[in-house]
Amino acid sequence: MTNRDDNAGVNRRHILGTAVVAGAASAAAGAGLGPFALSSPAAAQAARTAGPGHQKFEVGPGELDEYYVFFSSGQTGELRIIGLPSMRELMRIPVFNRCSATGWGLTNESRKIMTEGLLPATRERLKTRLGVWMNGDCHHPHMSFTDGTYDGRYIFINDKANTRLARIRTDVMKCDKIIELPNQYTIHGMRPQKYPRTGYVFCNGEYEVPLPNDGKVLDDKSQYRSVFSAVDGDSMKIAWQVVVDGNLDNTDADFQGKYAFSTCYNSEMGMNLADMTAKEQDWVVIFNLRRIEEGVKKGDFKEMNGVPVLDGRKGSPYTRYVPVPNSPHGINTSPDGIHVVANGKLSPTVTVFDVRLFDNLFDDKIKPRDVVVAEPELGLGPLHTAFDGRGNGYTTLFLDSQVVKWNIDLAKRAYKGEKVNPVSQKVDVQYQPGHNHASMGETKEADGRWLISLNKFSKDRFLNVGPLKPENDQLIDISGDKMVVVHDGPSFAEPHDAVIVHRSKLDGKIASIWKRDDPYFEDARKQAALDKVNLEADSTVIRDGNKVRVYMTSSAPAFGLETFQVKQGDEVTVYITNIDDVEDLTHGFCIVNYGINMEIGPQQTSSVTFTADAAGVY
Ligand code: K7E
Repeated sequence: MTNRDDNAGVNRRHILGTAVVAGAASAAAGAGLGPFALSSPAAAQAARTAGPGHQKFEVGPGELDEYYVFFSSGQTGELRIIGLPSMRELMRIPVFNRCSATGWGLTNESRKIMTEGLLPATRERLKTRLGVWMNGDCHHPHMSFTDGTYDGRYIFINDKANTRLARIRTDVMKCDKIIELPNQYTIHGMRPQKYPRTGYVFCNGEYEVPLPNDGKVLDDKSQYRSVFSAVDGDSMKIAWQVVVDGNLDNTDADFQGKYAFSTCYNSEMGMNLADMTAKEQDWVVIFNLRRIEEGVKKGDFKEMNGVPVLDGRKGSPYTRYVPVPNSPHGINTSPDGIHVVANGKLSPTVTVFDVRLFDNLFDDKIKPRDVVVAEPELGLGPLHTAFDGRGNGYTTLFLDSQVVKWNIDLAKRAYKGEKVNPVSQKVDVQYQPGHNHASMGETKEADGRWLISLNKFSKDRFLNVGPLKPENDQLIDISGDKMVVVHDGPSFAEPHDAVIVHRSKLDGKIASIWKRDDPYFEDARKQAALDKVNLEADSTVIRDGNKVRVYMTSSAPAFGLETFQVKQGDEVTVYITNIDDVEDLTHGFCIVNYGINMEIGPQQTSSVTFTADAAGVY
């Protein structure tokens, strides 16, 4: 704090540095480390809890949250970062959308990421369609794992609308890869491998289409297939695909690195809703990773679009189909590493499996249903289950608008015939919950403190904003015996899912300033080297036929060039390098009436290309 009184030699670094120091001081106060914590009104307010014995849920001014929540955003196409327990929105990371604030979808760096991983046929189609798909439908964000818990490297997120998988680098919180999966329609369920590490990212193709889908087959249902894919999360290349019977919905992986499993509806192989839901029973499909890898090695596959595609339909050595009640939806592995819960959706039950029995199932020593160890009836419309690491499941009931807390062990005893009730509490949520997620709940480090219920309807919970209303993400304290709803959080259409990551998994790993050798702007560095331009020092205009490259440094509020001139019709690329190394000193660049706007973070280079089609002063 002494910087504040030190007026000698005030420079821009110094002034900005002061703000940083002050911010750090109040953060320390918030954590209860400083003497201010007890005396400030913020701290007094921050003591609010759900009642005696409960943890505090309010975060006062200047205090920091304990958890990061990574939210998908449905059709908005971005990833959102929320702090927990405050439920304050901290950042939006554009992925499958366009962002006019940062220039995502406009800068050369972002357009490369958005297009280079698309299938050649899609790139061809996009030539007449702006060059980029600007919509997406994000359902499932998940962090990469090492040894059964989050490792803070990446966040993966799926696009259900255009069958894409994206990766976000957590060190800069920007998307660095987007790929489109061939041979499948939609990615719905998506989960990273938990052990030994990610590794594979599993992607469910939900809809069946003719394979190959080239227009030759339209009506012959017997040629419709859906596909399960394993993507290598490090290279973002598809490792293998497996054709299955039925439509895959959600997926998860075990804590042993041996199996992945997906809920699968439409055992009827129907093509409309009535046919698809006619039978009382569908499946969970279990994938044997070792056998699939051996099958790939042996060459037991058909290559389609450069990917080995194995046949995993009923009777195959690679899969097993376990019958479960009608149209299961979510599937969740418990942090105990043993139990897997498939959520009934059209059945009021959830089905609990014991992964230790899967080896015997694949060796045909037991029957498919023998891996089921419980099937408690919980209520109407069970969709997803979260866990507290103390042996309890928390299942969303879509139709009942409730979250039900139940005990896995009691459910197993009831399944064996004992007269015990596994359900200990139902709490009303507002309204129609889809996913829920517990703090660290999908890892072996589930800590049983917080639960978020992602409710699809908010109805009367917020001021009316018109026919399209926000969703309602409710925070529930699960640290005590009883669940207590402590916060309503509006969110825009439509986060399906979220993961809650303790900040210790990311502390010290997230940069505030870009590194000059970051691969994110490697193309700009290469071009500058060819043009013999020093990005960090030079501001100059290079003409190359009718292509013009404008290089400039920026140090807010100044740019290295005050003006530059080009000829009408030139293809102009502007490279801006923000040479400030001061935290939070992002600079914006806009060309008025040219549709150009982008963000350049400290020590970042960003570029944008446009045709100078209108003469004049801009
Ligand atoms: Cu249940 Cu797409 Cu995860 Cu939505 S899915 S709720």
